[in-house]
Amino acid sequence: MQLHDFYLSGNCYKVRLFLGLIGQPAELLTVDLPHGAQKHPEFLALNPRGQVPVLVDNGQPLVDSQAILVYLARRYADAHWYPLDAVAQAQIAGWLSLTANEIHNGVARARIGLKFGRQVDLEDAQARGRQVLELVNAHLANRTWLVGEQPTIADVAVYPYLAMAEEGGLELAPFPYLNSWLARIRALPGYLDLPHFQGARRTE
Ligand SMILES: N[C@@H](CCC(=O)N[C@@H](CS)C(=O)NCC(=O)O)C(=O)O
Repeated sequence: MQLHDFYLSGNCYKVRLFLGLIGQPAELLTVDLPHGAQKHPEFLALNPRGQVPVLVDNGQPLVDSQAILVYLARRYADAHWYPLDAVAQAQIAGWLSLTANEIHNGVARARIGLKFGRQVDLEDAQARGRQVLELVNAHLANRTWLVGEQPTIADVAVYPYLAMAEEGGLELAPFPYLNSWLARIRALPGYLDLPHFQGARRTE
């Protein structure tokens, strides 16, 4: 199994984190995003969207971090990560969707603006980010995990960009239930630390 990866990407980290949590080894192949390697024809043949992460398992490329979590959970993980129950699956899909829309356009975009120097509407991204932090904090007021009684891929999908929210200029201190949940994820066996800018190589 190979993961086409970029160290600082929250979406790639999401997949690396889940691989760690389920104890599944994968070869990491760094895609040089700063030099546009994701738009080269060889990479576009693998993922026409021109984005990382891409997982290749037994020759089958799979794109999009949410889709990769579903695949890894179904194929390699204990059942609690992606339960078969219809309500649980619908609730998980709701969180994966929130990740790809509200979280991507809020906390993740604010981080891209502040840490990668990209042109973004920072005020708008931070306002959207704050809304999501409030929403998740309230959801967790009387819950241990986002869905059900055990960790699922919803927790893995939502965790990275919320845990990195301060890199987008958003404070986490006002959200106690969210912070307790972040700590619970960090305590899971196989947890992999967040990417750090300090010491990251040029191509990472
Ligand atoms: N929905 C996709 C988004 C992937 C994405 O935005 N990848 C970024 C890195 S975090 C990327 O490859 N950016 C380079 C580009 O778009 O050119 C996922 O969850 O995997």
